[in-house]
Amino acid sequence: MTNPSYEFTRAVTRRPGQSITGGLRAEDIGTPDLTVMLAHHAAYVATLKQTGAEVTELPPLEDYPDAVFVEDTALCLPKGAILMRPGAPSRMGEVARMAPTLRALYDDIREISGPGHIEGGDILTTAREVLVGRSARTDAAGVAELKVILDDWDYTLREVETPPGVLHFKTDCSLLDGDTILSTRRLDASGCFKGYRVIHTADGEEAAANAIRFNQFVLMAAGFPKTAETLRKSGFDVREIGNSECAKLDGGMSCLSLRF
Ligand code: CIR
Repeated sequence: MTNPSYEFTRAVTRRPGQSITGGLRAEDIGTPDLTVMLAHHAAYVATLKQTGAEVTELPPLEDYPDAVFVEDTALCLPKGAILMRPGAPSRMGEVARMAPTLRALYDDIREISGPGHIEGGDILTTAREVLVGRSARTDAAGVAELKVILDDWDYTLREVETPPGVLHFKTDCSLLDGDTILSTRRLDASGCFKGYRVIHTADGEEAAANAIRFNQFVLMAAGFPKTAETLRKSGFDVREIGNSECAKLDGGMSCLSLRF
């Protein structure tokens, strides 16, 4: 039986452009190097393709420095896709630029029309529910609007909290299989994963939490050897992808694709 929360036939990505140097960041830890980021991005796309999935690779959007982080523009589910409404004003226009691609691939497209805000990075879809973390980017009105759409499609939405100071809910967690979550200890301590099997990132390797399960692989940021070893020992086929440049903009593995 297939599991639509991690078995996918398609992904959509967008190459970073020159304007990536102007991307949003919580803290300035250096300017991203586009050449290095492009190499990392190519490795990421190649790994998705290696699973047999078809990847739609969109061109850079120079007017939107953060447009490489396509995950925040939409929630893609088997029954349809929902266009998000980012809480970051500089990112709002990215949604209209993603919409035509999704309209060509989906019959049922809904949208968050506002006034609330919600970003894809705050949404973790598991086999049994859709977890949505309230954050600085995702507010109560955005979550409420999403709930109406998901009720209509018979998905269960559960609202949770993104830890303070953490950009997105999925900055701190990812789905590893139908029943297993990779999480930082600080997020798991909130109790939001009760009933799931949880694997913790190693201490000091919290930035490894933003991984993705994509078909047979777990893609995780390179440079977190203890967490990678734990996952391998648990039986996962881990692929480590360079993430040094995206990390300067608070981005990780999930942000770089829409998967469905
Ligand atoms: C931002 O602050 O919006 C971008 N610099 C990073 C977005 C990362 N997206 C994600 O985790 N889904």
